[in-house]
Amino acid sequence: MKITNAQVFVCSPGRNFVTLKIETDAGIYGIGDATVNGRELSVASYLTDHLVPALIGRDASAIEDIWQYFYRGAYWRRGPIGMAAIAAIDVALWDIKAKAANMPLYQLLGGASRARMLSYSHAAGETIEETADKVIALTERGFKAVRVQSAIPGMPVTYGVDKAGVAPQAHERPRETLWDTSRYLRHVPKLLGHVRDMVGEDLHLLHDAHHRLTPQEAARLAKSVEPFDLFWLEDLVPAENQEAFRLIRQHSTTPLAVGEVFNSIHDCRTLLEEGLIDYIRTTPVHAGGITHVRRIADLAGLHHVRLGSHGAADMSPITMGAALHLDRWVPNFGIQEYAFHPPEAQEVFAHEWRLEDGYLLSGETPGHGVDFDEKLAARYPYQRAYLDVARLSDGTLWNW
Ligand code: KDG
Ligand code: MG
Repeated sequence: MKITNAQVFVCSPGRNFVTLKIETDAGIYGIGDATVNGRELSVASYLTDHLVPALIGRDASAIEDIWQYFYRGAYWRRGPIGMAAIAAIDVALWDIKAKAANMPLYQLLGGASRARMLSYSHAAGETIEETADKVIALTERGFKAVRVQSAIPGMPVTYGVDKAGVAPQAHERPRETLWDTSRYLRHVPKLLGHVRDMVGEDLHLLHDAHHRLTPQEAARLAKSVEPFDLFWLEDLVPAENQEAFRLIRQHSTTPLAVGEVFNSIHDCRTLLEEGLIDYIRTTPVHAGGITHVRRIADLAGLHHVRLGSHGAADMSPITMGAALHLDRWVPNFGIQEYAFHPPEAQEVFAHEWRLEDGYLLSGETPGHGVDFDEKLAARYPYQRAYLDVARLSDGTLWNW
């Protein structure tokens, strides 16, 4: 089965997505996600200008060799753009292989380890009370796990908490926001304490610090929220600083998650081998596709670390489909993040996966179960959009 064509589409049904479609001489096609939030055009060019020409004519079933060709065969290996491009090819090829085998993708990976995947979504309010109301609303929709964030008093804008009517992250240039660690560290224990009191013991609560703390501050936060029994604390320190987690671990038993920005196994090797985290957040689109995340998951499993894939709304529905098939198979599954996609994106990317009573179901159709409507996508052209950046009150640029 030869690859006859591969095309890249950049569209913006509610937000930007980069999609790769690979066609074969057997009439079977596969699709993959290559979205890198705020850098969409770079990854589209990387694919179109450099990888696609080398893809045409290859055997579509040789997934491993194609992966190695684009990874080992490149002098400039790793990095978010290159790995997202490889991921899109890899996921599209797994889609093709599973369709050709007439099997849902999880069957090719080794079959189901579970019937459904525990999932969490986001509650983010302007105040502690508003956040708590949003947590309750998610439990009423069936969620058994909720990520809890709120605006920080004294900070005009808090990432992920946008005022009603303002589309999140739809900024032509990165918006500059103020970051104040002291206020954040004082506020979060109050927020989590209040929500825990309101919801009782059973609901899983999570929180994301978006890499903003130093190791010592991170250790203090992890220790101070221990009484609230979190499912996890996520991204406490800049993720490239793997050694920082040794210090955090010495001070706290709060479970730790990190890795949504990792793009290879080397980014998390120390964390996994030393058991410094509890959940690894790598997801197919940003870490080299199914082929590579499977390797990360296996190394994680050796060290009692479970998979908790990144599933923000900038992971296209294709990545959700691929991640859910991986989750369905992986023995060391923890939880799957799910932030609802805009309605236009749900139409452009028809998908078999679905949410039911707080669990995600992968679907049973051959392939990863996500399709792409090119004609409809063409009605939503790319719109320049960036994530915020943060500065301290003296103007110093701060970490993402
Ligand atoms: O593109 C960045 C988002 O995916 C990220 O900010 C969301 O931190 C995030 C999360 O945990 O979903
Ligand atoms: Mg995160």
